[in-house]
Amino acid sequence: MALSRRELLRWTPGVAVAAALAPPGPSSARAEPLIVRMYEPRNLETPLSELFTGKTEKFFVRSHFAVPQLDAKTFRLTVTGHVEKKLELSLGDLKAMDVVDREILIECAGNGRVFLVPQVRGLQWGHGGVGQARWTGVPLGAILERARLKPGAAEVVLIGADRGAVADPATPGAIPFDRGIPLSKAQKDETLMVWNMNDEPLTAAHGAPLRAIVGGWYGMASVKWLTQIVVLDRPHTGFWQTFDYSYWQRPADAPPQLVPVTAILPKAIITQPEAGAVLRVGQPLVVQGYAWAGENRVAKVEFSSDGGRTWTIVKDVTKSEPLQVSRWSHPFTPADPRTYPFVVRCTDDRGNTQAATRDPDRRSYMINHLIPIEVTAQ
Ligand SMILES: Nc1nc2c(c(=O)[nH]1)N[C@H]1C(S)=C(S)[C@@H](COP(=O)(O)O)O[C@H]1N2
Ligand SMILES: [Mo]
Repeated sequence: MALSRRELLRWTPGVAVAAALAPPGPSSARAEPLIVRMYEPRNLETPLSELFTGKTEKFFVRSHFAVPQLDAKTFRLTVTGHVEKKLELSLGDLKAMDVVDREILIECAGNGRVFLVPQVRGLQWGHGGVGQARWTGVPLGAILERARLKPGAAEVVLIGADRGAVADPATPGAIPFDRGIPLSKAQKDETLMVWNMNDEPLTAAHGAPLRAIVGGWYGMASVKWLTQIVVLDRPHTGFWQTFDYSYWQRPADAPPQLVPVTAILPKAIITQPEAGAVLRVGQPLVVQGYAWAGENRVAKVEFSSDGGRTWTIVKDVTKSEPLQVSRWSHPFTPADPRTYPFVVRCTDDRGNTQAATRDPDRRSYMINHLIPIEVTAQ
């Protein structure tokens, strides 16, 4: 039998009672470790309670191969291909350029995969394959300026030092992790080559000593352990943007075609309460969470307590900037003893919103359809 509050007060020292009765929330939440989604190579998910805390050790990790060992002292970044002047840059050379700091969110293209029905292959991320950090480095555009692009340059391939063979579909033996970025995106000021994360040198797991951050795009473009840049005069058609990280488009005038995954789609998530929480009838609650919209701003967050039949606009949303997360909160008081399907939805400043149902043409990526959570009031 559960003790009443009065009984607890009678039998327990005051301090302990205060802790036991404290409502769950960010201030009282215990530090939770990252969730292991794969042991080797290490793939780690951020628990909901630790999302967007700005702590590097709580930032999700997504790696396809073992972490390569690179020495910051002997490290060189080479720039070759469709350029007038090949470059070989040390970390010191990069740090001597005009340095920028930016808060940028990255989300794995497979974030939310565990919610897909039927289940699909790939790491079964919940909502925690996303994070935001302060990154320090130089714009890729500045490096390309130094190398002087040849006329006709079209795509910049970022190549990591990690390598491995993929079995299905089979690669030609070991290949590096790489990703081509069209010149238009490569030259934007949100496309960076960075060495610091949250004002500390990158950790090995997050790409030390140098990685790319392609702001507004899903994480696969933000190549870690970056050692080579190759400029092409045509789109790159490597493994990681054809077989992997691609989805179906259906042009009106041609058969369906696979295109690379690029920009992050709008998404809102609920972090408090968590699915399965038990609420008190008549007791006011603050529902909380986050919203982001890739290259665009979050224009609107809406909340529904009936699984998406009716919606209320969330008034309390922190000011939105492109490439960054917003926090939102919304008051709600359960009126009846029953189950409430909570769901939240984000619309960006171009009018893109989250669909109610999953689009199977996205294969196992770009998961931003509505995902209700059930909470019970009693
Ligand atoms: N070299 C290299 N870069 C990589 C990857 C990788 O496996 N190898 N994974 C990519 C993917 S899919 C994501 S989501 C992000 C994750 O970055 P993080 O581990 O710092 O969170 O790194 C990207 N960059
Ligand atoms: Mo990813």
